[in-house]
Amino acid sequence: MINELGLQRRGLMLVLSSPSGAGKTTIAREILSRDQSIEMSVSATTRRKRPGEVSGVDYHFVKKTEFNIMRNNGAFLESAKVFDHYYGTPSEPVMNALTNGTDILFDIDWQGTQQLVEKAPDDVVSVFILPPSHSELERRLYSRAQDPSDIVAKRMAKAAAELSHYAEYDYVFINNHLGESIVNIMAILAAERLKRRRMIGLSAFVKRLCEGG
Ligand SMILES: Nc1nc2c(ncn2[C@@H]2O[C@H](COP(=O)(O)OP(=O)(O)O)[C@@H](O)[C@H]2O)c(=O)[nH]1
Ligand SMILES: [Mg+2]
Repeated sequence: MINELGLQRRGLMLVLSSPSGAGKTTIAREILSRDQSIEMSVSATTRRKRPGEVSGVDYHFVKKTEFNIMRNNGAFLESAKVFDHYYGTPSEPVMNALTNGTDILFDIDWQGTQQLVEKAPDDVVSVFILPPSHSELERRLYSRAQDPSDIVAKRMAKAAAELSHYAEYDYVFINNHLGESIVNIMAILAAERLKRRRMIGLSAFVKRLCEGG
């Protein structure tokens, strides 16, 4: 979308990663409710739908055969096995959004982030969210009544593995108070939107400033 000044901004990919229970999903929902220019990337997954989740909104819930067909057809921008299930980001909606100047928000793990960075280093803005403490992480995982305790224990064990990738991210912050985290993430988004390289038509605009017309 070209604005009245003849400028267009390429969309960016805002990637959020964290161990399960650090509050990433809550933060993602808050961003979407506050900002109309960013959309959530809806992943495909082979895991089962949890109570309260909506197909096509939280995830595209697919069978493993369907997932494999999509992956073999190159339908995913990235895909990975996380815990015991497969997850993938459908490519087409993301590509369309970026060229239209719409930003996309991703809730994906470190494996997916690495793949996105490899494919589109200039478009990815990666943020790693840390829980405030080990005990708080544990508490948050257990407060999710939906998860059987064996899965919670497994996730707790996997948290350390996800945490070990924090240094691969552009931004890192601790999710201690939700309000503060939202301020942080909106600041990152505002600054990243102003990156010179995302602005299409800028040199022509400046030329007109200098030469008139
Ligand atoms: N690589 C990758 N990871 C994903 C994708 N979708 C979700 N994930 C990650 O998979 C993990 C498990 O997500 P989920 O099954 O929703 O359970 P959660 O831990 O309660 O959020 C989280 O770390 C997500 O960020 C995806 O499309 N690609
Ligand atoms: Mg989540």
